[in-house]
Amino acid sequence: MKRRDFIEKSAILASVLAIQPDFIWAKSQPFLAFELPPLPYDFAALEPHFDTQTMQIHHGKHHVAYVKNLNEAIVGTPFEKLSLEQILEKVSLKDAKIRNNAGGHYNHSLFWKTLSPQSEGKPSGKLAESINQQFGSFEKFKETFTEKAKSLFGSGWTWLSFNKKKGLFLENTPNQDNLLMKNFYKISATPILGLDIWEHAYYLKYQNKRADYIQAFWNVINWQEVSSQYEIALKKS
Ligand code: MN3
Repeated sequence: MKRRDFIEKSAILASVLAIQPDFIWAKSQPFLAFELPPLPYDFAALEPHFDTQTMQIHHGKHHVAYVKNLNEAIVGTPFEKLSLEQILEKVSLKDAKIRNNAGGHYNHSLFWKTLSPQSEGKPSGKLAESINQQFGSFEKFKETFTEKAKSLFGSGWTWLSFNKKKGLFLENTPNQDNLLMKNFYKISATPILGLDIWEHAYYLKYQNKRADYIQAFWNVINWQEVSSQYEIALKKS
C-alpha cells in the first residue's frame, strides 16, 4: 500500500472507530494481536548465568510461538476482546490451547522483566520486609524457593505469588499455568516472581543439572522489578 493510500485509509478507519467503538474488536485486525515484548537487555547480557543461545531460542522461538498460537487460538472467540490477564482469569478446561499459550505469553513476559544483568542480589524496601515476615529471612526464602523449584516434576514454573489472604507464598504450577487461572486453582493469586523450569530454559548450558540453573537464577533477578510487581499486586487485591 502506498503511503498516501495508507494515510487515507487510516483516516477512514479513524472516523469509523469514532462512531462505532465496537468495531475495533472485529476479527483479524492485526493491530489488536498480542505481541512479543522485546528483551530489556541483550541476549548475552545474563552470561554466564543464562547463556546467549538459550536466551535467543527461548525468547525468539519459544515465546514467539506462544504469542503466535495465542493469537490464532482466540480469533473468533469471546477471549478476543479480553486483556491477557482477563484471559487467564476466565480460561477453563475446554480451552486448552488458549490456556497453554496465554499462560506461556504472560509467564515469559514477566520472566524477562524480572531478570537483569545488574541484579541487586536481594530485595529491599517493603518487599524485603514482607519476605522476612513470611519466610523468616531472605536466606530462608531463597532456600525454600530453591527446594520448591527442585521438587517440581516435569515442566512448569515455581512462583512467588501474592494474595491478600495468604500474603506472599510459594507454589509450583505445571506447564504454562500460573495462579491467575482461577478455574484451576483454589487459591488464586498474582505472580510476583517466577522461575521457568522447562528444560528449554536451561538444558543447553546445564543439561541435567537443574539445581545449578536454579542456583544461577539468584544472580540475575531484577529485584526492583519484583518490587514493582508486588506493589501492583498489593493495589489489585
Ligand atoms: Mn520457557
